[in-house]
Amino acid sequence: MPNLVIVTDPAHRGHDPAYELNAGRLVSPRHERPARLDAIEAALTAAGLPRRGAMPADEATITAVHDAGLLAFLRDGYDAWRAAGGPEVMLPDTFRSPRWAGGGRPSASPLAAPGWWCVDTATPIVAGSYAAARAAVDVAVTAAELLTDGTPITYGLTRPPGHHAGPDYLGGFCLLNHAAVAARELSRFGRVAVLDVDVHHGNGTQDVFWRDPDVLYVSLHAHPDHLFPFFSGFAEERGEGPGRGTTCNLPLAAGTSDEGYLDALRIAAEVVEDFDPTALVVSLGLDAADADPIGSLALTGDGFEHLGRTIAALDRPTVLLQEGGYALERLGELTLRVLSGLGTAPSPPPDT
Ligand code: Q9C
Ligand code: ZN
Repeated sequence: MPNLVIVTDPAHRGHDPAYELNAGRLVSPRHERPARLDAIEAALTAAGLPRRGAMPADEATITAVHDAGLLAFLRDGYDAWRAAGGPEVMLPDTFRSPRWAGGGRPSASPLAAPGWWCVDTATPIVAGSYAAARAAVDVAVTAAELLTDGTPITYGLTRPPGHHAGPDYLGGFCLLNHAAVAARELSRFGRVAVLDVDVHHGNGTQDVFWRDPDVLYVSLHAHPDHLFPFFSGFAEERGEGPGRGTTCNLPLAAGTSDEGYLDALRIAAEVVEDFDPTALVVSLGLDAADADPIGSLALTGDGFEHLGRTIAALDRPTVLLQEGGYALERLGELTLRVLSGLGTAPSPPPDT
């Protein structure tokens, strides 16, 4: 079996807000919680797949992708919010809108800052969130750098997820876009493709590389007419300027199962082949699964194994980075199905 190196960092545990708001509903415990990685790690241990730690990544790797103001908000905004009387869970009150004169401007109130930077009510922040987001970047950059040392496949257990965080905003459970940081880093060595299979469109990654001809963004996701992020991920979004044509969105109808999904995956793989990247970043969400509580597609375990085989057939140095996936009792099995399709883990028993 080809070498697979798996990278993890326990600091993700510090990001554990008690609740989130989903379409006006209080969700507690929240979907995006530390137990997600516990489930994946338990399955990796059972399969005899070891993990290693992460190296601290340079802050410059982050500011190559994100506005310095966003990073400063993540670092200092929570303490300022608490000092101003904000409760333990930091969530936006008033959202900035591009419709306000001149787009509005930031307020001096620390209680207003979340609404300037964050796009939704499902992305609460607590005291340990910044360290967790930084650790996820460390994991992603470490996993990416291992490719340049000749490891063919690496897997970063990144949490919180990242692909909804854009150049100057966060949201959708995501604080820093670690896949975009990894892709930006790898693009120093040649063209890079990002294949995003999370059930949600990775609007943040798309925005980071929207005008960039050197990084291809290809996404399979549930159609924005029925799933978050709602305002982005339509097929006509193709990139702009020099990046025209290096964004490819394949939105899928609600309920799409293996057959329809794997048809679209074949198209995505062709787009990647045509781009001929020197490295591949996979935004590996597991929330396209039939069992996912917030997804709307119906991929089976077999479908995930096929996904692994498709990625292996692209035959590029590949870094897998964890995005979403919320069916706690299935996450371990689905991870092993992907790795087994990749040829980097023994085959687990098929779907029961
Ligand atoms: N009814 C990722 O999977 N909205 N993000 C939740 C649930 C936000 C998902 C609504 C979903 C964000 C990385
Ligand atoms: Zn998702």
